[in-house]
Amino acid sequence: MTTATTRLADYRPYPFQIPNIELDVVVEEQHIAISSSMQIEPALTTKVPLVLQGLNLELDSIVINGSSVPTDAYSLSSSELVLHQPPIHPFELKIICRIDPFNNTSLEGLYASESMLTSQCEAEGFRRICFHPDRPDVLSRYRVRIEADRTRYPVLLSNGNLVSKGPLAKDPMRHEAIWDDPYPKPAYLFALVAGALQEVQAHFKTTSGRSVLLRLHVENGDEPYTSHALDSLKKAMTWDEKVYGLEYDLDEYNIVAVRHFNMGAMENKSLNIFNSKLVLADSECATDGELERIESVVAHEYFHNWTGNRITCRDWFQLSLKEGLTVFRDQSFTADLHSKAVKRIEDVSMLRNTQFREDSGPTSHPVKPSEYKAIDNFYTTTIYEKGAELIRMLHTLLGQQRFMAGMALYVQRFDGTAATTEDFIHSIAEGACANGEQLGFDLDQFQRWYHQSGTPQVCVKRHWDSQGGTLTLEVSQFTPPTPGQPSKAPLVIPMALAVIGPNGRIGEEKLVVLDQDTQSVSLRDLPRQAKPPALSIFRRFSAPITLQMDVSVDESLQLLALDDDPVARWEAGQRLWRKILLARARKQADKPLEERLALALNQLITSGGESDPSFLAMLFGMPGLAELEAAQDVADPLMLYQVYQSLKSWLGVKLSDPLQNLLERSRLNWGAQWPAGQGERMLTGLTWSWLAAAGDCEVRKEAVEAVNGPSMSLARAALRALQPVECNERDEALKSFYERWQDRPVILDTWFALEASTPRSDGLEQIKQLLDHPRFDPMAPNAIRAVLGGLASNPPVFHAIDGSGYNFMADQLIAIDQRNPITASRMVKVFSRWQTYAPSRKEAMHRAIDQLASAELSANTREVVTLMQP
Ligand code: 0A1
Ligand code: ZN
Repeated sequence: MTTATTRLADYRPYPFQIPNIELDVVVEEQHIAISSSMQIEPALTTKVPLVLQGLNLELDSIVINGSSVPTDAYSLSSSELVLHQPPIHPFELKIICRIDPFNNTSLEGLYASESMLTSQCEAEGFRRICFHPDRPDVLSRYRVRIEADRTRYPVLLSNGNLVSKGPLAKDPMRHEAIWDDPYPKPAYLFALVAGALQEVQAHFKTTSGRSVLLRLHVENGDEPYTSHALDSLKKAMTWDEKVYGLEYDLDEYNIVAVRHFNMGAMENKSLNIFNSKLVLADSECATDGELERIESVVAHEYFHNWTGNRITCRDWFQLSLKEGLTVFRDQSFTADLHSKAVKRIEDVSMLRNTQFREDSGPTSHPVKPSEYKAIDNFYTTTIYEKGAELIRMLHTLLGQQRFMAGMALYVQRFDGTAATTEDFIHSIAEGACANGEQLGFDLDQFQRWYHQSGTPQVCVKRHWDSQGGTLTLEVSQFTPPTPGQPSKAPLVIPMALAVIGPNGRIGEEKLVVLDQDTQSVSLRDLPRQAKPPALSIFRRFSAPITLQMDVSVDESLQLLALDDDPVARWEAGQRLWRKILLARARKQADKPLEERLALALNQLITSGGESDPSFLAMLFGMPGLAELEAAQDVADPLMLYQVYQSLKSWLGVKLSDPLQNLLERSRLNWGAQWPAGQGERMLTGLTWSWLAAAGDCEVRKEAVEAVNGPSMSLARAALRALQPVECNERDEALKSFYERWQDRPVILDTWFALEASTPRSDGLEQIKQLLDHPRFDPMAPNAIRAVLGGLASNPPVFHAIDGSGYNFMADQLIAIDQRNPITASRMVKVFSRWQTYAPSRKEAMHRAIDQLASAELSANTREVVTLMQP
């Protein structure tokens, strides 16, 4: 099947407006009847056909202004309904059709999940519900009537305010609810839920004194796990008022937790739908990391109410307009509520190990792509996380106050419209310069970040004039070629700098704006000494680049000890970790360096060292596998996997006493409620994993006990520590975890993931059994991702040299693609690094890609597979 390419350059406004839509949704036993009445206003005086999208819809009738439309006045294909000559004056178009949500496995449009019916319309799901232009620049006011059986579907929800609800006079076994959303919205924000759900309520008073009812809807029995999400929502509402001056605009806000969901959550206007794993939580059944993630996703969806819903996207090329900005907002929220340093480090690390990887492979694309085949494939870390980095750079370049002035102008100017990234950038610039200030950088050049893919490399060479006390940096920037973009132009790169002497920072931090291929930067009036001072560069990770600069071990150790920017300090440590791990992977372990790092770590643990346990845990964290693979000439995941273990084991022996000490101190805070105690729990996990790797039997016993203890963070830390060690305790721990949580699908997914990623000689056999496990639900993307994602992160099994891991993965993905293309096309990227491996592995992976390529694939998966082929 060939699918058409959609191009940004071809964008044309839709030739009709649809100010109002009335939807009538009648839920029957086996199907749903949908009647949509659209008030249509031709925007042009010239006659054009009316093109509506429709997928898997059974058309019943078309009526214009009360008269039936004859069959020769329209044409219907499998994806479009075209009315050849619609009236040139405003008219009412009523279309009746039928859908079958009960056999919809794609989880797009309306579908059944457990006992409920639920919807997912972003990006193009509305066309699976009724005939509609289904593009984000068509904004309408929706009024929705839902009718269903009262017992089976007691709860009936849609967007906006509830107008009325009650039994049907003609049939008291059935009831109806009428919803009205006063805010015009694009179809992708439409939502509908019907089912037997339990409701937990909370209230929020806005700054202007309006009372908002917060309603969280979950499956029966899940009510005890809702307070964390509701508290998070209230925190997000307060924060957005305080920091952005943005208030909620309706009387109620609904969140529904759904087991079967392709992504994390969805910001439908006043009716958010969440993957249940991002709602149901307390400290006994969720880790500290999960609690923080839930808090940030609840906030993310809430923040979309302004950045995404009130101001939406003109077309899908503008996706990062709402996503990059909303990620930036949710990152700032988490940083404000918890630790700025730790949050930034977590985000930088994630960017490096996911986005940088994407940007250096076959699916690399700009934050603002210029074409696509399947838009679902563009919900990527580039659009989201790199997009957020672009907003962050603007914030860094302008400062908080001027950035906020720009945001205020953007909201004021584009509220109620479908905007573009250019609209945003120009508003920010204009708002920031409202008092006559200069921008300080070239706006058009800044916008190259949106169009150029690839991670820029910044190369810094230093010259030290000890007599004059001047440090000169020769800085060059280069962005490597990426698919479709052989050569690149220089970008605007904010570079935050400071120099660090033996007593800490010397002088003020400096922000340099790089905008040339090469340029020279001088730092003057520094102490005149023989050796140059240490350089703290790209502080706070001020731009999403990779740095090439010779840094001696002495300098890194000095920065690790003294840098006052926690991100640069962490980075100094990461540089040493990378050097050590990569040397081991080359079988040339750098023993003297390892001894020096061990000494530095020891100093950090002992009294007078680092006092913030969460930050200490960051300093102890080794760089991720993806970034190490990227630093190898030939990526060798298996070797790296062994190297992590061997280094942990060496450190576990070397630092045994201080680690025991640290563990003892950490235990004192095990019971503290999140967010308190999370640093200590993280350190416990690290200590366990190093000591377990070193063969410490006592630690193994303690870990097994933790699996049955009161803290999910410790239980999971224990399982992770035991996972690479072949021992009875590992089997015992996995078994007790299963027995304890077998009736909780959200938690059991973790067990599936752990089992699938445990390195065992019969690993593939075990994974096959997991897929046949009575509690494995093949329709739940979470379960699929747990097992197949577990396989992909199990190097000895996935990368087995006979190609059996790859081959099995390809077979599974071909089958999954038949029922759920979105989940399959996201997972198929596990093959995207094939070109970076050694010949035998490369060939084996290539065979798996060929196997996929020759199968019958969805447009989504076909697009990704085609990009991966040479
Ligand atoms: N807009 C959501 C992400 C999302 C995208 C697509 C989905 O279904 C195919 C679902 C959710 C967000 O940013 O949270
Ligand atoms: Zn989002």
